[in-house]
Amino acid sequence: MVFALIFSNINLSVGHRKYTVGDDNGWDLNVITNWAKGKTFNAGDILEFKYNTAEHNVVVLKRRQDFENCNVASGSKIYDTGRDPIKLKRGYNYFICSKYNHCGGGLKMKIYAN
Ligand SMILES: [Cu+2]
Repeated sequence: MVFALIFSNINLSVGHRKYTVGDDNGWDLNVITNWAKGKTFNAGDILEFKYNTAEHNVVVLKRRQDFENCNVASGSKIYDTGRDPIKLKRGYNYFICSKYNHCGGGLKMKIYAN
């Protein structure tokens, strides 16, 4: 029984990780800039975006240029439930809020996944 417990803990530690973006503050202005610093992400990890749906959404952009210009390209995937788990793909993953020019105000995040 003890061995089974230890073994299951080890399994958890080597699986894909799940992160809450912004920790307790969630996906919100002024808390995102430094959140990802010092963290290492892998393809398959889950980022959970938690936010007030009256204020924010999460748009996944495919191109760096759109990310830099806060441009919601047609066909972009938009999440708006306020509690969205999103799986990272290998390479750069670009996320913005497209409401109220929040992206221009800094609510955007670029994550590299190994
Ligand atoms: Cu917003």
